[in-house]
Amino acid sequence: MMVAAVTALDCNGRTLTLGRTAVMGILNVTPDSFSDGGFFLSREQAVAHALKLAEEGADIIDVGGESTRPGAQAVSVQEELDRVIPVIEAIAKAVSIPISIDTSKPEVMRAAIHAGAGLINDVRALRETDALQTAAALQVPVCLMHMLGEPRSMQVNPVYTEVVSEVRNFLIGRIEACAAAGIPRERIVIDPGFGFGKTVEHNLALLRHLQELRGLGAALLAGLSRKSMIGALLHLPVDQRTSASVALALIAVQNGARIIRAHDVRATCDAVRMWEAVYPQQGNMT
Ligand code: 7PM
Repeated sequence: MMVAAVTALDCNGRTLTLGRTAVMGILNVTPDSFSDGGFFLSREQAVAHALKLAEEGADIIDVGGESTRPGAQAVSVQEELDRVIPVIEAIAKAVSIPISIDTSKPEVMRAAIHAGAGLINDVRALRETDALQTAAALQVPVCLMHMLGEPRSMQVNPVYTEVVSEVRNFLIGRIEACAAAGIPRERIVIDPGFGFGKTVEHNLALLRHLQELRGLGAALLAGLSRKSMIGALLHLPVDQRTSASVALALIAVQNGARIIRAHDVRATCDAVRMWEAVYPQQGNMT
């Protein structure tokens, strides 16, 4: 079944246009990302970084306070609230683009949306208790990501019989769970979750066959920026993965991604704009 294109998402009063590829700038507010000790200082730094991302061309800023890094420990609700809510309040005043909240916790979803965020980006695809109901009640778009297992152990030995169809079937199941909870397809973004319980070969297969995740009536998001597959293939540290990240982002766009999650927003925007100059019509299909 071919479903009509989603052309824009209403993110709590701010619009994310999907007529062209959108770039989601990454703003981590974990202690390892802005680690200058004092909370006020780190908040100032986070706001400054958000302004930089917007100035570089980001269409949305993704704020995350839970480290989902492989092997990471769980973070308490209060800890996550303390990290993200003051930052969201401040950047909602400083920038006019939509803000997404990278969380799996219903309490954090609620507080973040009330603080000015407009999209829920959940690496657990609303599988936590009450997450589906909370997202439905908040009436904001959601990004459903595939992850095999939990961050703590997901990279230990990920096994699939057929990774692309398993990820696709998982996402179809979560879209159906959303529908049952009252979240319409037009409000859903889907994401194969590169690096989340995947070997390098799994990641490459998902990128090569990303087209198979189109046609589900949900916009496709790809997050490949600086990920360890680049480190594994090129032996580069995280601060030298921009070119490879941009290359992977373009392949994702070519294969149907409508939103690219990226650290290096300027480089990503430049590349995506060039791709769109070459292929001006492609932006109209889900
Ligand atoms: C350490 C390792 C820190 C990995 C952070 C990460 C995605 C996401 C993340 C993604 C969506 C990162 C990840 N990745 N949300 N959150 N899709 N929707 O590389 O690929 O930023 S956290």
